[in-house]
Amino acid sequence: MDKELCFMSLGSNLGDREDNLKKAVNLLKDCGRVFDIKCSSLYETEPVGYDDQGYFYNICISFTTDLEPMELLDITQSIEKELRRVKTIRNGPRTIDLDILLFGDRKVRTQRLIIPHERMYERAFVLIPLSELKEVDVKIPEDKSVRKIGKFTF
Ligand code: PH2
Ligand code: MG
Ligand code: MG
Repeated sequence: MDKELCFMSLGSNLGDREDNLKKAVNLLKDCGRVFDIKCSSLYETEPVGYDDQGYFYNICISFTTDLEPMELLDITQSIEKELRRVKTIRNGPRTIDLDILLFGDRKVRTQRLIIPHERMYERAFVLIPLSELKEVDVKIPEDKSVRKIGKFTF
């Protein structure tokens, strides 16, 4: 079966933020259905959408997969559960968030999943790491800071 090239955004602003990102990428790898994972640098980013919370650590990753989009969504949600993400406020603090940005050139529009991710082109914390892995136009409307911290390894 053909594999699709996927891009994902990961963020954390609770607990050990870098370790949460590492654990999430390792859990994703352990599913055995994603291959050739590449990671952006690690960024510290000002919160967007809800201000009264700590700065995030964000990365983007790319990989190939023979999963279907819904299967990948199920895996990302089980990783969020495993890392004890508790959903409270919309756009609020979280130990881990994994968002599928692009899945080959597929378009998905269901209750649970929209691909391409609807807000990806508005968010510097997505676009700047993503631009390390893929050619994208980076036009940033928000005035939120995004600071490169260094290399990310998992
Ligand atoms: N995620 C959000 C809302 N706001 N802000 C930053 N800086 N990084 C995020 O990952 C983030 C956010 C909703 O998922
Ligand atoms: Mg998100
Ligand atoms: Mg999410």
